[in-house]
Amino acid sequence: MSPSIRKNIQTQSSKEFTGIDLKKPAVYAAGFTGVKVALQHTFKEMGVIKSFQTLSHMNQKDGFDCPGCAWPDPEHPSKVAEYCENGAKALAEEATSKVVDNAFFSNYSVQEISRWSDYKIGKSGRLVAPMILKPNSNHYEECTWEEAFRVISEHLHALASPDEAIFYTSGRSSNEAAFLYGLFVRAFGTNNMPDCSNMCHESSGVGLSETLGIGKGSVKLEDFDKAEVVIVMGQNPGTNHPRMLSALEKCKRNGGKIISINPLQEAGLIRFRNPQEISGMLLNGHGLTDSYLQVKINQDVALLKLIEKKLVALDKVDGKVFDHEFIEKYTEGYESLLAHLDRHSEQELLELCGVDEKLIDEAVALLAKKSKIIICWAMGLTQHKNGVENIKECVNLLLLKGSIGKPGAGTCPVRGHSNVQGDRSVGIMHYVSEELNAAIKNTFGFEAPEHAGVDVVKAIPAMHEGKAKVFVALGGNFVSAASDTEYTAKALQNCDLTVQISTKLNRSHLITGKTALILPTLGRSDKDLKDGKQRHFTVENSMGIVHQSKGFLDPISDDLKSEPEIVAGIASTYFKGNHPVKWKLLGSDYELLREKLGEVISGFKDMNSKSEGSGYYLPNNVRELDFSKLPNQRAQFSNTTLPTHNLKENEYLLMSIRSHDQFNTTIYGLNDRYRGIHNERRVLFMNESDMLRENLKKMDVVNILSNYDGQERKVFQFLVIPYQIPKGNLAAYFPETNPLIPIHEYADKSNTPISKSVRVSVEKAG
Ligand SMILES: Nc1nc2c(c(=O)[nH]1)N[C@H]1C(S)=C(S)[C@@H](COP(=O)(O)OP(=O)(O)OC[C@H]3O[C@@H](n4cnc5c(=O)[nH]c(N)nc54)[C@H](O)[C@@H]3O)O[C@H]1N2
Ligand SMILES: Nc1nc2c(c(=O)[nH]1)N[C@H]1C(S)=C(S)[C@@H](COP(=O)(O)OP(=O)(O)OC[C@H]3O[C@@H](n4cnc5c(=O)[nH]c(N)nc54)[C@H](O)[C@@H]3O)O[C@H]1N2
Ligand SMILES: [Mo]
Repeated sequence: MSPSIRKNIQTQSSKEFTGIDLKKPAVYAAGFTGVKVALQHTFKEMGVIKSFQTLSHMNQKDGFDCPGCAWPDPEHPSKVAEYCENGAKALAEEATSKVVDNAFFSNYSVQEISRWSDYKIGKSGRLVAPMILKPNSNHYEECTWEEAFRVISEHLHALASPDEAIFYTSGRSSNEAAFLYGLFVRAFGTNNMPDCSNMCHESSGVGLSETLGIGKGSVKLEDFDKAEVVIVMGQNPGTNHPRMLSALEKCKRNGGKIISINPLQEAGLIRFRNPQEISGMLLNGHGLTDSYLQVKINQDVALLKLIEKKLVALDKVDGKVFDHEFIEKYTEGYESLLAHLDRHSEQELLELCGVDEKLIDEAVALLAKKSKIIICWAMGLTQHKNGVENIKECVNLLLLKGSIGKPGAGTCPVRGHSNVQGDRSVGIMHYVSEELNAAIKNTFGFEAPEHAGVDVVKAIPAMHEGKAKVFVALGGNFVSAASDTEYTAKALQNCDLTVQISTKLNRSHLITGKTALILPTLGRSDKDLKDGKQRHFTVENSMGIVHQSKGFLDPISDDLKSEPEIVAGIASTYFKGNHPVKWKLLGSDYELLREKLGEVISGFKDMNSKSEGSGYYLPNNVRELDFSKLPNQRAQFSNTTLPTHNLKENEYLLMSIRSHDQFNTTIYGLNDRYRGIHNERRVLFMNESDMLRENLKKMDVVNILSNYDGQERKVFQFLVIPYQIPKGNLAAYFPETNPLIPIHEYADKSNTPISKSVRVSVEKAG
């Protein structure tokens, strides 16, 4: 039960409108406006001189890795700073000079802060000292690090079983911090390690592992220079991975073609003005997409099957469309796939996907002739009930074309957080790896637990039901990022202790257990000093390159600790010296930590030297065409099924998406100029014919409802915006719509919440 004294805590952002200004959606991304907007953000938070000094260190060889997304840096970074609008915003957010200190918390109670919007909470400033919220208090108060570590240790010791604690990770942590954290959690005795990737690319990990034998993508950045076709599916790079647009532009310049598959016509995919090139700044930019297939939400499998069927027909004519040699030599399940494709007629698939057949035929004609194909994707494919099968259908297409394991071709799941891939590589996972456990035993001499732990959607019910009582988060904003906001909030409030290791204030600091701790940490751009000497750490980008990152800014407070130091503080206080691991030493000596990491995790050996400069590639079996871990040592074709939604007359599929003015739950601003929305986030994008059917006018105020298992979930006060979106489909922003996603609705096998296809209806707000 939540302590009675803390009543009326708001679990979601305030529902007030902020004064919308509607404009036409944009038809190109970035360009000079992008740079201007980026600089406005940094100037405001950091001042002009510090902005330029800091930005010039971002994504450069001796600099720091952008705290934004995980897109790789080019081998030879441009002289102009290698950053994008969103990287600059991410930096401004982290490098702000405002502080959330003891005075802030004496002024404002947790109730009061919880009534603010997420935007205002985030703008409060950097966390600068450890804070404790005691059971009968409404206000956080400063505490010492020793006290914080002692409180955690006492709570952990009081548990009946180590499985009563949950240890969440968000993808901004370094390899070093994540490795040490995973090591501590295993030493403590549980595998309860939910990770933000459970809500993100888990479907990619599962789908790719089962078909190609590795849960990561296979392409390198230079493959984009050589690709003949790049398919961008369920991904909005203009908003979320702007630097990827330069790679697409280069591909086009080399004669490549781009196919975009998305329910929305996203500005960045249509046209791109490269801010790092004079031509991009002055001219009209480069048209990017050659073939834009505006698929209905969650009908990608239908569309891909239709494309494959049409390719099969063409291949029957001359046998030159598919790479039969590759199929013969490296794959399994080809005949079965062909038979399976016969189950649906072209007409059925065409109606389901909702795309004009002429456009599909154009795309098919293009694919038929080419063999170097890359498929890029993100949340538009992973966050559905059939997320894993979406990925497998992409692999089918690539295998048919022999577009795997050769230059200019392959899989490219575009990762989200800047080190989400690295965190998983170094051991953040809830399942058991016997190989890892054996290596831990070898290097550190203790037995890691041999039973699986919980992921995100299993951790929340465990806390809700009182089976887990302590929640620790290495970064992130769990309450806002997870689905079923009200349910998740109760789950956290049921805990005895919640601990947040964070850089900035967020809602998860307000939705707490009986006791709560905030442990402030250094961010990506901060200098990490030890005895006057600067330490660096390492990250792994979306394409499997491990490289160094070194902060540039003086930390805003002397009381911040690095993430490895915090993990070591928790561990050494808990074990009080009775453990074979020298926690304190490992938490402060990163060279030693990396040495140990290299002993335990394959691919990370000698990383101290190898991660210098542009870093090094981790091994990738797909690039080597080595499928020895798979059945019969072959890459696997898959027979997927079409998703079903059983929508009633008045029901729609809602996708929860990002604006370019947010990074997940961090709201940088209230604009989405690419979609023509200014100064408002409470909007619902709707097809005009659906509006007509619902008797709704532009800017009418509606509530959105979901009804699964007889339980009604509702979010209030959204402005209806007529938009070019397929009939029967809706879009609104995450995290405002998270309360609609039931905790038990997630993808088969990967357990990723169905954030992109929620069955909803709409009612006029009273
Ligand atoms: N500025 C900014 N950058 C970010 C983030 C951020 O919040 N802000 N978040 C980071 C993180 S953690 C991640 S995971 C990535 C997310 O990157 P994206 O996956 O690009 O982000 P979303 O906004 O969730 O967009 C999903 C896209 O998929 C489309 N889509 C939705 N449903 C479907 C479908 O059924 N089929 C198809 N084909 N398309 C569909 C939507 O129209 C949208 O264009 O970005 C990372 N980078
Ligand atoms: N409905 C819906 N829900 C979604 C999604 C969706 O598309 N739709 N997307 C999902 C996806 S893809 C993801 S990845 C998750 C994101 O889930 P999370 O990773 O949990 O959320 P973030 O908003 O990225 O976390 C932001 C917080 O991280 C902290 N932070 C920032 N930098 C650092 C750092 O360097 N160290 C530490 N320790 N803390 C730091 C700050 O305090 C900040 O407030 O959300 C998921 N939820
Ligand atoms: Mo993500």
